[in-house]
Amino acid sequence: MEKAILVGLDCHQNDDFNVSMKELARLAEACDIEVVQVTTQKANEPTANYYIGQGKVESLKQDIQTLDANLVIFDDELSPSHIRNLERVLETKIIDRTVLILDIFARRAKTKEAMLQVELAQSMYLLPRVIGMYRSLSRQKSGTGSKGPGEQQLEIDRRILRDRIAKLKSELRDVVEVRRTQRKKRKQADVKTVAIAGYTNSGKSTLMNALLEHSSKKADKYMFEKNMLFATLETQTREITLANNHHFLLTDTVGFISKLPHHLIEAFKSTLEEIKESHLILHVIDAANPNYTNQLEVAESVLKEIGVEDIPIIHVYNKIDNCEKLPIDDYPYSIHVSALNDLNIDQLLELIDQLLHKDRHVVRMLIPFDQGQLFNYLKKHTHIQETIFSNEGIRLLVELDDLLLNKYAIYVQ
Ligand SMILES: Nc1nc2c(ncn2[C@@H]2O[C@H](COP(=O)(O)OP(=O)(O)OP(=O)(O)O)[C@@H](O)[C@H]2O)c(=O)[nH]1
Ligand SMILES: [Mg+2]
Repeated sequence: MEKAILVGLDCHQNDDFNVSMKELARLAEACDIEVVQVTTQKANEPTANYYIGQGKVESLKQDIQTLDANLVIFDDELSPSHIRNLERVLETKIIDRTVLILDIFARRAKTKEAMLQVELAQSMYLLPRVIGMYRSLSRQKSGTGSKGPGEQQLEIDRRILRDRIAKLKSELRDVVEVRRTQRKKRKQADVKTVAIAGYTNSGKSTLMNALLEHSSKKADKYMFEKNMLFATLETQTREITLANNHHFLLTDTVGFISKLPHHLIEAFKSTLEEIKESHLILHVIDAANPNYTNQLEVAESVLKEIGVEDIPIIHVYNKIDNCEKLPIDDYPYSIHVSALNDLNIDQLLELIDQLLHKDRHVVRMLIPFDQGQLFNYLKKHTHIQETIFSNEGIRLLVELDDLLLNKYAIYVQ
């Protein structure tokens, strides 16, 4: 087991700093790393050489020996030269928050798509840092008499990594194409889709399971939920059928976190596209977390980066069973629920149904008998409340959205 010292530089002197350090400890825990000490320093800005001050480096060196640590983890993304300088002085492995997050993603990735995405993000992170890595490798080799690494070797390593990145990108493109085709089919079939998004550990998968419990058609497989960061990596989609026969596809997605590495968002674009392509987003918020407003802002900024401006969002304040005070907000659509205790789930489903069918009109239609195909289409894609076979044709009481209403206006009575 690795034993780590966590290091944070407090540049703004606000509450977020402590929250961020606690989160870093949880990220380490998710990687099976034992945290033996947390070291912080207040400063206006990082130093050019070591990120932290010279004096702090000295005391860190002492602590590493005393505590027998073999890893130092910084809360912010370090530059290649910071890593190089720190490794040289501290003679131990130096990583940052980004590496931890990438590591967790690598451990959790199961599908081919997720594995390609994670490796791509890791390789892109590594590319400018190859030199640091090479130095630390050469340190291990010193004394064996082997030739030191020259510039030439470094160039070869970089080229190998660049080739690998190109290959990963092209493989990902193929996988993404499959996903796009699936989505296109859904769109053609006019199936409504809802995506669940939000901060990691907010209860997205638990909410998905609660909604599945309320579906009149039972799901055969439920989501994996657990009190750990990034329990869900793979996007999963299930169908929910309501009592009124309306149905929609619900997708659980990967959680967000503050300082989410940019490479990761880049690499996971295809997964995040599921959110972008949906008709409605459920933004799940862990209202029992004292830091929830912050998490909410982080999630909103990621959503903004994905580009979801035109999609309606329901703010789902979860874990209200565990809240001292109910959150107040001024979003157009929001609801308080407990996914774990099945509180207000029916109300949420009602709201989802309303928003998905905002433009729905209940009308009477008379379909001539020679338009059997249209009747079949309506049976498949709309909710028919009443069917009467009369002498003139088929009389329907049916729900139509704006599009269908315009298209088949001549049959509406
Ligand atoms: N008290 C309480 N706990 C909840 C509720 N909903 C979820 N949890 C707990 O919160 C933890 C995280 O739940 P998940 O559903 O895995 O969260 P997630 O958002 O899917 O997390 P990631 O997939 O890791 O991003 C679990 O331990 C759940 O049991 C709730 O309504 N009340
Ligand atoms: Mg999950």
